[in-house]
Amino acid sequence: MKRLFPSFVLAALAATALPAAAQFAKPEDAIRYRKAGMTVMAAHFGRVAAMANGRIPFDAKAAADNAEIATFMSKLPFAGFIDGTDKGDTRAKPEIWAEMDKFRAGASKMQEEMAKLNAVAKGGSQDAIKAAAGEVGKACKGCHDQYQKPL
Ligand code: ASC
Repeated sequence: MKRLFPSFVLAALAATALPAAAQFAKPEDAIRYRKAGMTVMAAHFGRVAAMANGRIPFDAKAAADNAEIATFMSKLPFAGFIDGTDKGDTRAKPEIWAEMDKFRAGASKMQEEMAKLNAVAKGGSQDAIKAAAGEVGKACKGCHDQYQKPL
């Protein structure tokens, strides 16, 4: 019998789907994944913000390197907000799933501001980095205020 899709087509489809939607065996795996992604993003963005604000010494190369990693990381966590992951070891509010389009728009806004910060960081101007990092922080905070249960 002739197969509907040759295996190379299926492999190609799976490969292109992967970055946008990592696969998880259990809901708690998705929760762990998105938290880990946020943690790594925050570590690298936090270093850029701390340098921009003068809390640690400014180093243009370190700012650019950390902004690059934070920008990559900004793309990952949202694949973990799949159905069935509103409960468990998470501070995600159920509103996320009721307003998924709005939530995704907030994620996109953060990703855009992070990409701008990344571009600016390559230029090495502390003032420009500070301004761009401020916009990233606002985007992070906007979503956390709306969609994250307080500690
Ligand atoms: C960070 C971090 C956030 C945001 C937020 C900005 O470094 O971990 O969640 O910035 O605090 O207000």
